[in-house]
Amino acid sequence: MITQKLSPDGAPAIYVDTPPGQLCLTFLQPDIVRVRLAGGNFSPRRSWAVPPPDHAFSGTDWEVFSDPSTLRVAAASGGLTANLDPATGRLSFTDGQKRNFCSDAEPPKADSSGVQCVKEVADSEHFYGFGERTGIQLERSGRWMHNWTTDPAQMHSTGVDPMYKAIPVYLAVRPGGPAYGLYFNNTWRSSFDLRMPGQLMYLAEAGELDYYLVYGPTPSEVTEKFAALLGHMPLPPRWSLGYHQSRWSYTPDQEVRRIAAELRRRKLPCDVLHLDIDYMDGYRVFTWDKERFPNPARLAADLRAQGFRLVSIIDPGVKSDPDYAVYRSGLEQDYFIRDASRQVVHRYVWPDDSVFPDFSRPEVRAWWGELQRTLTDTGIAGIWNDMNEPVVFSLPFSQGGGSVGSLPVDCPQGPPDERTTHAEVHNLYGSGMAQASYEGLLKLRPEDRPFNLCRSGFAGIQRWTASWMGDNASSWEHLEMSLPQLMNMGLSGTPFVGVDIGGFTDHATPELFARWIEAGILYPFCRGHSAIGTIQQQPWDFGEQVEAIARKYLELRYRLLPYLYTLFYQAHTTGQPILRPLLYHFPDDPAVFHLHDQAMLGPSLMAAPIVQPGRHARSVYLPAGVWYDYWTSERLEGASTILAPAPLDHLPLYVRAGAALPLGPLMAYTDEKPLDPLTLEVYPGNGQFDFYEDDGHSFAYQDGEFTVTQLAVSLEGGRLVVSVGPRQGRYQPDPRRIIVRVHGGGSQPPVEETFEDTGAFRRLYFDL
Ligand code: MIG
Repeated sequence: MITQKLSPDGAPAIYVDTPPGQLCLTFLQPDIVRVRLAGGNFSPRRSWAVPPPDHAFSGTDWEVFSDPSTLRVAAASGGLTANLDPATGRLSFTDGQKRNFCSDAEPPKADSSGVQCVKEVADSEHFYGFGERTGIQLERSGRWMHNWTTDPAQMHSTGVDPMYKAIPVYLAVRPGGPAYGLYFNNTWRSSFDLRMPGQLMYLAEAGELDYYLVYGPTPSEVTEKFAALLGHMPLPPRWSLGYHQSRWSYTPDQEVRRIAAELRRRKLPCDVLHLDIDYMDGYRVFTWDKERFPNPARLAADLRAQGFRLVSIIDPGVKSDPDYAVYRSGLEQDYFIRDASRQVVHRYVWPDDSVFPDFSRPEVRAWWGELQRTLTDTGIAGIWNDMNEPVVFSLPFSQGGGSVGSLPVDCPQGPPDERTTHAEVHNLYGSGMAQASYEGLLKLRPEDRPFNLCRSGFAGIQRWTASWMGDNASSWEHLEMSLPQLMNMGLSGTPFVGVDIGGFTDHATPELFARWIEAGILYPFCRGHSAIGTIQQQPWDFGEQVEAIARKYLELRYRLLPYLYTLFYQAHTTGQPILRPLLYHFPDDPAVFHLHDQAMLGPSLMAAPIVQPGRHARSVYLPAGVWYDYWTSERLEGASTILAPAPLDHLPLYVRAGAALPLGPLMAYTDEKPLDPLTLEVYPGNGQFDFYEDDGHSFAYQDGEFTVTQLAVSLEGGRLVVSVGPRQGRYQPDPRRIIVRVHGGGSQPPVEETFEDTGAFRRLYFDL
């Protein structure tokens, strides 16, 4: 009944025969367990989304205990215990402190009719993550969430589900209990159902019941372990952390130049301009419209001289046109998806009659990646991948188009040894395209960190791309839902995310735009974008007052870049989100479980944007500890709720005691000038921050060309001690002064000390 042998992935595993089928338990490490149940044999196929095979993890020793009702498998050294009822197949888990979690409420099921697993929901257990969802709630109880990548006709409206991305990953948190995470390793159409009180059910239409259970016990440990499973995001180029200005479409080239000139003339910091679909020749991907963009290389070079990079959009649909080289080459090599009767599938998208590459095949990805050469040779800095759910229209564009569907689920797809149908890999289409694009850029420009942006994707999409949440509208509700949406993406393992600032469809009002840019500078991916046919939505299109507000907040974003870049580095190395719900840092405080409209940017900054019209003040919850108002340096005591004044130009922003925030000088774009002076904004308390720097664009950091400066703040007697450095690492920043500025001395203005940064250790004392 119980056997111990290697899993299909080559790791020692425990097999148990139960009434629903054979169960396979693999301890990848003492606190990560993979659970599989198959009606018949286990598939030998590797997970589509988890890069390391089971045997690549450290593993653990375990002991098996069995009594008449329960079979217990206990990992060594205080790891998890799996408790199995062999009579039913029900499974539960216990941690080293004997706390029970993730218990089956019913026997699991995996047979020809599909997969089902029902977990008990413990008292006051809260659920987060689940990838991209709509609605203003942060917590997902009561929701029925589908995993099937879709361009939803109703866009972000509340209740719309599924969305562009399918990320079957969640985090469960309860006061006093262990936080744990779960990745449901099934790419077929699936769902999570949290509508029934007391239970969480997951269903999939086919495949195995296969999940990875990730133990915390804190939310940050869960996200770090998710990254070990599903992958880390690469460190992006620093310029991609700047502001991106986009519209469908800036065309012709003169319009792109005009936008660039306005941004510089009006001193609105910006690094990136996006080219939407109208730069192409008849929507043929990897081509240029000769009339509208007669000399794109010149355009890119001129803009580069002004500190701008260009990102251009690419859709997966390839125009079916015998005179078009991309179509011919894909057809000759049989790279396009065929239907069940072996005919190449044709559907309408922007270029009308189009065909679709099968990105689940490595050779197709390599071909596609190389096609980007036409763009990189022109000086395009990054690629924006759209429409890759994939979505298709019911009619030719000329007859109205309309996003209505996707490809037939019975199309054969995949590499020869992993042949399957679209039904199994539909959810992976966007990820495959992102992978093709990222790996292609890496080959084309091996010295530069790629920048990619992508709309669809599956769990693990962070390995290849930043993501935006698709088509929102210029509405207050969509502004309000942006923070919970992005914070849940971060908890799903995807840190580099944003939504269109100002809203994509419909027209923003000046007030909405002002509030949106205040919130938007917190988004890890910070881009203004708007649809064709809407009013112009550049910051200056809303009048002087709003333009000044946009300038103030873009300047704040740019001054924060040294801090922000360190957060990106941490996300890259550890998988921690950049934008975090408060529960990430305060998981034992029930007051934050539903707090959807406040967010932490890294460990030290907490923002409470205004996301509703007509507000001039709002309540702000400060968790336990001491906080400082970023604007006034006023000292505030948590746990408390305060009323924060918030006139139109004001983003309520707070700093945690003990913080030392590294801030740079004002810049028009991220690499305009050296980081001089570097200002350390210090807030009395006890804390530490490892400030990370490197050249911002190459891979030299992987060979040790980076530096970390430890910033430590402590209260000793009546004094505040601030230590800086020593700088550790080979990377040499440009010569600079460091200003240490201590806030929070009651009504006193901040106290400053300035010194030349020699890289040597410094300790400074401030009387409070
Ligand atoms: O069918 O390329 O979400 O950002 O501007 C619309 C035009 C296609 C959808 C994207 C949007 C982009 C637009 N695209």
